[in-house]
Amino acid sequence: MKNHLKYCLGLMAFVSFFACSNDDSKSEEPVLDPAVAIKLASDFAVDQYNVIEINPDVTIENAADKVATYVWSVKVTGSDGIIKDSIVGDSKNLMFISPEATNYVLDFTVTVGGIVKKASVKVTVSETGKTYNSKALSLIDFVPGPAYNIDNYDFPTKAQVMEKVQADLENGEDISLGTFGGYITIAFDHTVVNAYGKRDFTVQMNNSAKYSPASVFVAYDANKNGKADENEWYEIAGSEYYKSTTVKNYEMTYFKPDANKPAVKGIMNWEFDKEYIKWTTNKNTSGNITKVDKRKFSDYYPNWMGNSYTVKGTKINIPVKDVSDGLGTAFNIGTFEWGYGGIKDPSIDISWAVDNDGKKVHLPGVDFVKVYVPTFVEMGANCLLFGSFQEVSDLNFEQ
Ligand SMILES: [Ca+2]
Ligand SMILES: [Ca+2]
Repeated sequence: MKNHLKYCLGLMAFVSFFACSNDDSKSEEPVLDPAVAIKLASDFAVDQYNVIEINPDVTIENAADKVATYVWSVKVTGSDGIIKDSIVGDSKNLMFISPEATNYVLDFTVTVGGIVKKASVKVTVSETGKTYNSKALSLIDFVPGPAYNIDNYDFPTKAQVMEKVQADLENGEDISLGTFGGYITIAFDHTVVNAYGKRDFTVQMNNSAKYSPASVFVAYDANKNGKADENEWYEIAGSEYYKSTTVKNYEMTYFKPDANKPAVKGIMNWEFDKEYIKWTTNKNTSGNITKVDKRKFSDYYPNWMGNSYTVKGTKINIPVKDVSDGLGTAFNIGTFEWGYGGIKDPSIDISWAVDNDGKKVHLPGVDFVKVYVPTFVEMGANCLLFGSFQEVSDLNFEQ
């Protein structure tokens, strides 16, 4: 009986071996589950408002065509007292920045084809001992487009204009940016955190009906030289950015009016000088800004800019309707939906930033903001639609 059993087992083994090898010859390589290994240092230290790059070493075998997904999260206690995972990043490398000096445990999760691998890292964020302001209050540059109230800055030199605008910025005064291309560039005293899935700062402009919304550029001081370098600027692609009526890389040149040239009156009473400020564009168009009668004593041109100057940006069409039966005395002005200053909700998510080709970029935060006027509209007797800057402030500020 014992022998018989031995024989049977032997036969079974032989049969199953045969069956197996027979099967192998027909099918492909055996499918193995992906294998994930993570190598990651356990401790990091950084100062508040400073960026630290955490670059884990991830090895994935047998992934085949499966794509790995990465999640960085941190435990936070909600207002309801419940501890939840809050996502702080979704790519392999994390640029971590915190406004708060505290200790974090970051969980890193790699998922490939149903296989989940986790690792954790401790980040100690220290106080810098500095005090910070939620508003961007350092003036870097100021060049307005023409508008009747530019003569508020009627100084002979740019240095004097800059001094006046810096004071206005600190005192919370409105700063006129004029019409198309007029801009103000300002710096924060800290890096504004690009909070994951949240809006990060606001751009307050005078947003009553006769003012233009403003477009926004942001710069992260990636090379830490304290300056916004040319290649560090990215535009916030708001609701109008991809519209067919939007013109990228638009340039306008404004020419200083000749003080001795007689005014060219128009048919309408309000047309004081139809050929006041000549302008040309890089799209082969040109024209003149009309000086209106009620602003006939104002100088629209920033005289410190010399005989002509060129401004550039993305030109956006804003809906404008004459509601005075063509008399040019009353207008309805539209607005933009999201991603601009001077609109109903002027909060900006740094994650809306794009490069010159309109491709999304990921910035850990921003140090510099440039706010400029993207519209060019003459509202008849009411002069040009212009932007009036108020403030830029950090929405995730902790002090
Ligand atoms: Ca954000
Ligand atoms: Ca820089």
